[in-house]
Amino acid sequence: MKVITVVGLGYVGLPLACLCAEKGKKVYGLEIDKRKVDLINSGTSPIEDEYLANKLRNLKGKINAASNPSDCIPNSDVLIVCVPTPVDKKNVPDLTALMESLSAISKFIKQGTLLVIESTIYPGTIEEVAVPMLKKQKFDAYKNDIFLAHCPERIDPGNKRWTIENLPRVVGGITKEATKKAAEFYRSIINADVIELSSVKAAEATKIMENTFRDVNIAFVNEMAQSFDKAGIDILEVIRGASTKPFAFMPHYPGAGVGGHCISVDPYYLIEKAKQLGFNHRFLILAREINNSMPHYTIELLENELKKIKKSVKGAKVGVLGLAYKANIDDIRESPSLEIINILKTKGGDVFVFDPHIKKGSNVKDIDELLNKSDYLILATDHAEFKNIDLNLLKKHKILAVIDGRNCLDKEKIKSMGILYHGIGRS
Ligand code: SAJ
Repeated sequence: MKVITVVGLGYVGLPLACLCAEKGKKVYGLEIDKRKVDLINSGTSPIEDEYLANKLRNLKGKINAASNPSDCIPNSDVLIVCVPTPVDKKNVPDLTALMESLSAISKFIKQGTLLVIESTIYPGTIEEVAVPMLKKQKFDAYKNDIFLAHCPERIDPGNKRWTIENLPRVVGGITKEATKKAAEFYRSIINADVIELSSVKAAEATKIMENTFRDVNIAFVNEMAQSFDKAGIDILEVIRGASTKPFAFMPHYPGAGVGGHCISVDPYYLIEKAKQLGFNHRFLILAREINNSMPHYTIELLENELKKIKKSVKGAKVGVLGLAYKANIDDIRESPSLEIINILKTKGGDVFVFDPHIKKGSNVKDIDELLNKSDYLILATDHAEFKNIDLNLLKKHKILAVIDGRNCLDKEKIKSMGILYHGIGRS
């Protein structure tokens, strides 16, 4: 299994392509975005990620990025599909990218290829979508014409502790041989356990369970935060307290919302599929509603503080710190910041935005300009630059109120300067 094509060179595919190249495989990358193809072929990362940028620089010429399937699919022994599987405006799974890539692949794939889908999909997708598409090209995955399997991606952007190389993986194939081949491939590139599951559905369900588990736990603390706000209890202290229990408690943290292309999306893949099968995931749906309400809740907290000084959001100069959906990365997909900004503008606020990782999306050049132009702040993303801000700057720029959407600032210090402060479950 020497020649690999990674289909989709984004947050998931690009690290995988780098890893395969580092392990001595001949690597192609199939990517529809020509700009990305050119950047990658020149040894430059299209994603702001130091780890990736260094790897790509050292691997220049070892990853052949292409945008035409006929240039890479026919010569490949292994194809790994890492394309986005988002939801549409109604939170219905959108498999367009997956279907388009499988359709292109199936026209050029050669007999005996190992085809692994890493994109997050609902249980049943491979049997209902990938198998028939291969069948159209006369390949029967149940007879191992193509070894077809699922190995859910487990990338945590920005995480230096758990990387693509040391994260355990699960695999499940349409046949036992496909499972074995997929496991053999992953064992040849990662230094971690590769668990073989009994079916492709079990592998598809594993990823959904992992991320839905996280979503409901975040919803749990988001609801607790709202309750503790009424009771004047600092939720961070209580989470610290509960975390002293050495078993059966796993801390999650309230915030201004849940973004990203995993946690805020994956539950809908199961909710939708289960609906088709006649099961209503009341709990998962409620958790999504709670998490989706957090941007509004954050604005409510600001309005409560403004009321104390007889002000309202209308005409208020509000600085929003952070656009990215989580700390120290440049990804804004499903970011709560975007909704916070929309709500502020709808309520007539004058909004200034700064994100050191997304300068293009910012409307001020730096944090000083934002502080200078704002009377109130909402911290939406806990980038290191914001967590370590010199809080005296808030006093210097006469900031009147701070809503700490990630509970990452020193509330006592801010309050001691006579500035109104409220976090999420933290007053
Ligand atoms: N968030 C909270 N409270 C928390 C944790 C996260 O509000 O306690 C928010 C974040 O601010 C962000 C969103 O949820 O807006 C998602 O955060 P995340 O840390 O889960 O980051 P992701 O979306 O990059 O999730 C990835 C996932 N990895 C994969 O899907 C392979 C997820 O499974 C991991 O659990 C997660 O990283 C992680 O643990 O960092």
